[in-house]
Amino acid sequence: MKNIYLFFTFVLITSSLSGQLIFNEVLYDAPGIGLTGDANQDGVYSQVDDQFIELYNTTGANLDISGYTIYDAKNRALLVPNHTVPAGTILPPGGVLVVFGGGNPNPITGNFGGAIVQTSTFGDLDLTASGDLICVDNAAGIGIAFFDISQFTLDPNESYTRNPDVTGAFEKHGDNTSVIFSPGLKVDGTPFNTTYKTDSLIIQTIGQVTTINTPGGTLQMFASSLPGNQPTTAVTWSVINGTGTASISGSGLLTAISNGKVTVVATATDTTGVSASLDITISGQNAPIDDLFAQEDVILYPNPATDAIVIKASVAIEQIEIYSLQGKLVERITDMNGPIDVQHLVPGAYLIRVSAKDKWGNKLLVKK
Ligand SMILES: [Ca+2]
Ligand SMILES: [Ca+2]
Ligand SMILES: [Ca+2]
Repeated sequence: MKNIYLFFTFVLITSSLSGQLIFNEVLYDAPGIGLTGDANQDGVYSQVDDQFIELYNTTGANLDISGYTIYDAKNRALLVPNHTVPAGTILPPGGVLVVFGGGNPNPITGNFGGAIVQTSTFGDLDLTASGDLICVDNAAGIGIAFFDISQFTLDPNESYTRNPDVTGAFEKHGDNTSVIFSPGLKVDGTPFNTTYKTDSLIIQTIGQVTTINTPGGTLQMFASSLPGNQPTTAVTWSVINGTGTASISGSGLLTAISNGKVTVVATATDTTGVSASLDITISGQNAPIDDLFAQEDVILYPNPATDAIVIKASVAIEQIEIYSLQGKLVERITDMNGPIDVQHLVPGAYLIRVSAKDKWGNKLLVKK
């Protein structure tokens, strides 16, 4: 009775986790004619090394498969994995892991579609054509995927693949395509997804500098997405002005406006909306806020404004810029003569930045 109870418990646990990772292709019998069976593309044919399995992540999320183990029937009995997935191995959603028996497959230069490519840590997948059961255990040692070779042909000289990929039944790769295997690629030769879903972001600068100390100085921000720590431009940049003020461009170039602390924010443009922030300290700016307005008789009117504003000054204004309060450049005015049209601005508060003679001044404008 106890054994039956344990059996059902095992089945329940297995069924809740199975399906996260599925077998999509298996080559247990690589053809030995010349290099036609050189599946791992290392320029050598080897019945052992060129065997492979292709596993697909069905979860729709990044899947950390560190410590997952793969066994054939013989090694299962010995309790020695044919492959233990190295720490830090994370599959993107819809991505694949290819494990070869051995050899020297190069995941960068090889035609594996950017898939994660590994070789058996045991040195042999030992996929036995006369009948074998390949098992994948998760890091907790629970079996989550199985492939039973005994139901397929003894001597196919090609791989078995799902066709269509992921959802289809297994068939010989060459039955409906012009190639006999496709490690890392779909049956039609196109890659699987290699892009991670953004779990988190980090913001970095060259040399990890977090200060600007030259007048109007700039600092380029870079965002990397985790996992993978891949540089990404798929972020929206903004800056929250603290004791200091700054602006930031769409490509992450931060420009100092006034001394103090500002917080740079990067937000992923994908559906996750994940964001990261980095504090930057600004010093050495020539003109504190409103100095130009205070010292040089620069006036801005009307304020609040509906249609247009006029900026009058006793000095020659060289540039006028309109920023959102998040520090995003909304508009750069090129015509310094006459009223500035603000009719098109969305009602709210803006920072008007004027510059002249190496000085800056900021004025809060309310657009009605
Ligand atoms: Ca080879
Ligand atoms: Ca075997
Ligand atoms: Ca494939």
